Amino acid sequence: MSAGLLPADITVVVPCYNEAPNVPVLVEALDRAMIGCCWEVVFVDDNSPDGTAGVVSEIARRDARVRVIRRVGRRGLSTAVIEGFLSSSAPVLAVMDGDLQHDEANLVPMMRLISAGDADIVVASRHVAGGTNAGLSGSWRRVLSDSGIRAAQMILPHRLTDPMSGFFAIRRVTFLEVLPSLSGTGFKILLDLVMSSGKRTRIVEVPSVFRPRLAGESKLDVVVLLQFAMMLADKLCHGLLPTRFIAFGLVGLIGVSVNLAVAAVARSFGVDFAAAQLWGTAAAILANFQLNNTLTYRDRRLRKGRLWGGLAIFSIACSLGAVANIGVARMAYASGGHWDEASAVGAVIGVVWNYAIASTLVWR
Ligand SMILES: Nc1nc2c(ncn2[C@@H]2O[C@H](COP(=O)(O)OP(=O)(O)O)[C@@H](O)[C@H]2O)c(=O)[nH]1
Ligand SMILES: [Mg+2]
Repeated sequence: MSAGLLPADITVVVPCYNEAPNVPVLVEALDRAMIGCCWEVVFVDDNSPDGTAGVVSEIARRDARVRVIRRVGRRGLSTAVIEGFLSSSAPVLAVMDGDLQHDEANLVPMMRLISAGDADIVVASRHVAGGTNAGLSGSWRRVLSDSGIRAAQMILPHRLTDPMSGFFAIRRVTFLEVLPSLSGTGFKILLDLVMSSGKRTRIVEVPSVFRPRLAGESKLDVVVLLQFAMMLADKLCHGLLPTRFIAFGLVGLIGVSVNLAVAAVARSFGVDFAAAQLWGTAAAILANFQLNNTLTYRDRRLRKGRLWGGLAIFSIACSLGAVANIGVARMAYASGGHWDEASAVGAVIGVVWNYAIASTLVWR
């Protein structure tokens, strides 16, 4: 064992949340697979309640190739990877899951492609000949994954079969070049890197077999798809609007559809127009609150007691926002505007108002 005396050729960053039982197995697997190169592994743990960071420290006391970064009061896969990368001085950086889904045997060949100057980013892909996503649990997850890939392919500057892969290696200087343009939101750091990288970045895919996760459960759900939409919107706005505001706006649009749908259903049951509108508005406020709590403000999520207080303030703010919205629209119309322009002005003021209250009073 090189015991950390020689500088590492590659740093493997492993973002983890509640992966304690998988940590020792992964370190042993790396030890077996990384023969002939100097490597280190950095576990970036968001203070998991299952004590993942403690398990890593325990191993790190015996093995200098193992490090842990513990982040307190923060969550997020992308930022965990970025911070892991930043903690390294190795020429090649890699990232893989902490649950043994990714085949560590790919790491050395991936590193070689970069060291030899044949690639700047090497992606382990489930979708080139020889790769498989058999490890994706359930057909729902597979549909989610496939639609994400298709959406990503439409806007990516590079042709990639698996832009949603969580297993890849990147040349350190390439990472440092794109670092200032990364959005850092959501789960898909590779997508973020590829979208921010120039046309000249050379990306190579190698086939990989994705295994089922060893222990614990996946943290991916439908929220991830929404975060993905947020990141795309952020990229399309070229970072001019804060991501949180974009998310808030997208959630607002979903709220409008809920409002229309519920009002339509209520009216089909013979409820009069004003009452149907009221039902629609109430449903939209509830849906928006729930979505903002799990998506837009995921990192500050309100739970239990604070949930009800938050909902109360949010509902009052939204109702005031609606009144202000109508007022502003009337004013804009009265001062000679067209109806559609006037209501657009009203809607924008309404969203900005709701966002200001949400960010300062509800999700502090
Ligand atoms: N540090 C950190 N790691 C996370 C977070 N969410 C997920 N992870 C880790 O990121 C990796 C990928 O997540 P996983 O749940 O396996 O996603 P899946 O493979 O797509 O089902 C795993 O090692 C997780 O433990 C997070 O919020 N913070
Ligand atoms: Mg996984």
